[in-house]
Amino acid sequence: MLERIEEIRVEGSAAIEAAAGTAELEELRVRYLGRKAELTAILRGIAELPAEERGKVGGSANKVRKELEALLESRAEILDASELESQLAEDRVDVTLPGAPARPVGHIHLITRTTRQIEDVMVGLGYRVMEGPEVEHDYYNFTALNHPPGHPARMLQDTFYVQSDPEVLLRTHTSPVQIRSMEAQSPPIFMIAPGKVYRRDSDATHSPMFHQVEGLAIGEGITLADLQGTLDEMLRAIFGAGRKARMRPHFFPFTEPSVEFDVSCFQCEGTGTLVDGARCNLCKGIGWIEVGGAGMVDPNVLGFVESNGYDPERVQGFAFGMGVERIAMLRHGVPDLRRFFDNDVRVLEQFA
Ligand code: 2NL
Repeated sequence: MLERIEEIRVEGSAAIEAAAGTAELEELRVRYLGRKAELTAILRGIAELPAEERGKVGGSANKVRKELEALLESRAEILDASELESQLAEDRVDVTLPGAPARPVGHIHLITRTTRQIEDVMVGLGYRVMEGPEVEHDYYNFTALNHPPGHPARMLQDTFYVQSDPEVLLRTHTSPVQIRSMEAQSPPIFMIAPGKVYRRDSDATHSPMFHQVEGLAIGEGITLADLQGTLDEMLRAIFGAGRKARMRPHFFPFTEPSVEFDVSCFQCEGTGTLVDGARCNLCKGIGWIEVGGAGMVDPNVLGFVESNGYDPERVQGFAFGMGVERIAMLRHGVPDLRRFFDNDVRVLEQFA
């Protein structure tokens, strides 16, 4: 019996030392110390042994049980620790890896890009970019801009009015921003006003919402020649180094004299004729393309902001305005203005 106990000790302790995992260790605990284990049976049978054997067998079996218990416990500690270690290694996350798959990013809309390009060249000339409300008062949109009562632009078919107030409307140009800026800053002033404007109009070249950039330069001794130089510089930055600006007489209520301005055609180099002798389709053989309107600010307009230092006898200057959609259509050959606002990504992605 004592020999068998010693065999169990040797075999059991070797198996415990060799156990490769906690699951295997649990099996060994059941096999050597469980209710059906041989050692357990020996201990249970002690009472039936002859009296002289009971002490030795009991003592030896108990000693071996304690020894195996201690071994199981220390082996369990080692295996628990190494299993935790490998679990942690397996769960490790490299937070520096890029997200996968990489997501396609969006891009700036062509109208915004064109607006910013105009802003950049004008900021380079010393102008400041100013913004103002799109819902305006009749005073800023019309009255202060020398629109006499009964002027066609004031009539309902052109302007969106707010239903509850006949004097509140969606601005039809960004000129009100220039009036507000002159109220806030005494001369000299060099500024541009980019932004959304609204008119009741809708076809291939008109949208009820479109974008405008207006410019204003007021100070002592500013002349129409300065306007010519400014337009030359601006149109070269937008349409390319070889371009020229041309002014033609026109009429606007808020400028006197007023002009429309053209850029020399960038498809036929201003000749009106293509290399194969055909008439240029872009400028219709004229050599010039209309871009916007401008003029010397009417003294009547300055009169509305005279108390802020804009004495029409002392300061003068020019203003100009142009449509951003028209410039983007010309430069990129977009045939229909509505394509800008359909939000069809196949169109928008072409100008990434
Ligand atoms: C066009 C023509 C123009 C102006 C805008 C302006 C502003 C003030 C005073 C005088 Cl505060 N004028 N702006 C002047 C001439 C033409 O725009 O064809 N826009 C798309």
